[in-house]
Amino acid sequence: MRGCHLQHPVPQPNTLSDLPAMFRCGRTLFALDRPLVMGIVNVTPDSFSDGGRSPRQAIVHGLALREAGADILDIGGESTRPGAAAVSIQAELDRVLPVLEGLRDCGAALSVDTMKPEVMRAVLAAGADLINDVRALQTPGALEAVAGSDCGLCLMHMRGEPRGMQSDPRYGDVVAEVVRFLRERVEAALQAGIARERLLIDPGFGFGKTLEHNIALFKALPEFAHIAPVLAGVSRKSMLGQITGRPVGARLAASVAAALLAARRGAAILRVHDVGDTVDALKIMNVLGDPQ
Ligand code: YH5
Repeated sequence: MRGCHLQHPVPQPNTLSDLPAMFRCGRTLFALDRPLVMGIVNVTPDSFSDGGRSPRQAIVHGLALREAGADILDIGGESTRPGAAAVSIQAELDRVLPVLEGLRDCGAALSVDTMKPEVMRAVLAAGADLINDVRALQTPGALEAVAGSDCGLCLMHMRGEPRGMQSDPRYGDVVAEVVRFLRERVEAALQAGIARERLLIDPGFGFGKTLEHNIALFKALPEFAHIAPVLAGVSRKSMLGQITGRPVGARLAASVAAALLAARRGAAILRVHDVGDTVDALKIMNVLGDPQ
């Protein structure tokens, strides 16, 4: 079934975006004619949403996510959860590079979740297809680190820094502020010589936002889809716990429901822990759901 469009072919509504419906992502050129599934592969000893993982365990997990239908695997060696300890460049590379190597030929596009320009350069040299930066390439040197390659790029909004970002975030109009920020970051990337078809944007659910902010952003997903293809990451997050009252280990149904709704609102890529369940739900939506 690899690459077969019968897998979960929910068409992207053209009405939501007048941009070329193509996403250039290193070795792969994705036609955004169905939602893509990005599986989360943490390589951190302390991930509390997902358990801790050594590089060897992360490779096994990544292969399982690919088998379950992941189009992209997002490898993360630095925890971005609130209050997480900083990781050195070398420690992050020691975690991520073996996993990149081990998953290189699994068939999925490989994303690396990093904020550090030095890590970006090293993983691109090692064959990463996508750089997923929760700081939207604002770190000095980050735009330059990625501009000369053909990797995909995810520009995410975060208010503040992972440390302390959840302490009383305030916005005047959260949707307007996040839209403006992401438009500015897309503009900065274009100015740095990065092709538009390499760019994704992400409102950054849970990154310096209250439940109310996250709800407003979720409902505004169609508005974001006018700017660039949208990556939505809500899997197992606190906002789902706040709505359902469930702890992180019991948020599967909430995560799948939210992923489907994000797809219906025009998200191009769904970043999830539970790939197989999300792929099944997308198949059901495609066959039994309303035409877009
Ligand atoms: C994202 O949204 N998120 S890391 C806490 C959880 C569950 C999950 C309380 N990297 C995003 O996944 N990159 C992360 O339970 C991301 N978009 C993009 N582009 C946080 C995470 C998580 C945190």
